[in-house]
Amino acid sequence: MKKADPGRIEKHLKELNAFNSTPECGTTRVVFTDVELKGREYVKGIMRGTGLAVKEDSIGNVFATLPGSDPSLAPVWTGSHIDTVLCGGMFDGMAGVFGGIEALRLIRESGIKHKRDISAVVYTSEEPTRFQVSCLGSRAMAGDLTLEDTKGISDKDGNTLYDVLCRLGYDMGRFGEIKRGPGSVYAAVELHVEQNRRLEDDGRKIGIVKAICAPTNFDVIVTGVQSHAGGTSMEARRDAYMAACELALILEKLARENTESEYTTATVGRVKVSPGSVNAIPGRCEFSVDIRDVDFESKRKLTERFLSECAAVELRRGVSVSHVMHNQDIPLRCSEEISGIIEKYVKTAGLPYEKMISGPYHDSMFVGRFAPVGMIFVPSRNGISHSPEEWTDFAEIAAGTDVLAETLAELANR
Ligand code: HGY
Ligand code: MN
Ligand code: MN
Ligand code: MN
Repeated sequence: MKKADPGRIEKHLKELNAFNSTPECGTTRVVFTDVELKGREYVKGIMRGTGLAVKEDSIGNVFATLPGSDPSLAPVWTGSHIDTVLCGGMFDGMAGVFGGIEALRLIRESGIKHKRDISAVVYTSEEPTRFQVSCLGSRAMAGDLTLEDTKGISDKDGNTLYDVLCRLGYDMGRFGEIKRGPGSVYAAVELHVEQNRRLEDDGRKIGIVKAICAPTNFDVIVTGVQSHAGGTSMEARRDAYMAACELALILEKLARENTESEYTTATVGRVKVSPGSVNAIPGRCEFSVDIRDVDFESKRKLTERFLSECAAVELRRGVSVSHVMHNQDIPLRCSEEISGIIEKYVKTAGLPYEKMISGPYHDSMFVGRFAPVGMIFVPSRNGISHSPEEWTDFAEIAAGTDVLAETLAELANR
């Protein structure tokens, strides 16, 4: 098998990064915005230039396929996403998209014969940035996002996902074809940056993912009494923001002290305080909650405990606390068989590696609902991601791509 070209991967990543709505602040490419649509066209151009047949489904998942000798067999997939968080990096998702395309190029140019089709996939909207729900493309593939659901999901300007897809010309009459049944895909392997610092700290170059944590996402709305910052005594106030702060610290404590599983996180990433005057006690505070866990039961219990604490703070502080649940997703165990194949090629390449849990979720978490999946991590400098400081060396992505190509070729001949 030929070896991946770091220079080509660097060129593609940097050229895609030009499609960015915040060049002064990392990378922002929000799904179905002008820059993301242009980014999609750029990636499809690279796919076609690699000799791959390109197709798209009714939610915009893009498939670039290297045909196998027996198209009747279930295909092998690789792939990731090109949409980002606000002011994010240029590697989260994109490393796996271009690593996947490069892996298919290596297989084709090495003349490797393979029975099964191999597709490089760009999954639509892995990030919740626009529609507050993550992994829209792969969630629809898993059957967890129906055509009806698309009419109930909207962005901050009130555009529903359904309206946006219709305006872009996607055929909603074929939305039902997105869903994949068990066995419809033989195996899927995603290359991704680690987004944590384990590999770097341990001096390793490859992570083989054992399990993928899943998120529970909801918004908490605290309603107190807006009043004068000076005229209202400390005893008389119903401060929505202070109640929210108490709840955020309770959430942090619950996650830090959780002993029910080996990996739990909880984050408050967005806070809206109103009215926002320096001399008025906030009457309303809305904040996001993002809880991750590798064990569904542990996450369910922690969520339950937190919501009961919300009720206690409500009574103690005389405010009202409500929440809007977005998603309570199911963690995924990766296929040990696929991980074994990855490990074999990592050892052949002499790359230092370790097996690990992924705190971040990925499209593979939903693909794993209808196909066995494996994930290959490459190091994130200082463990930083979802930030302009996100960085992975192109040679490290190329090394992960070499392992990916060998793994895909073997799976495509199973
Ligand atoms: O948030 C996540 O875990 C993913 O990177 N979107
Ligand atoms: Mn991300
Ligand atoms: Mn990602
Ligand atoms: Mn005044």
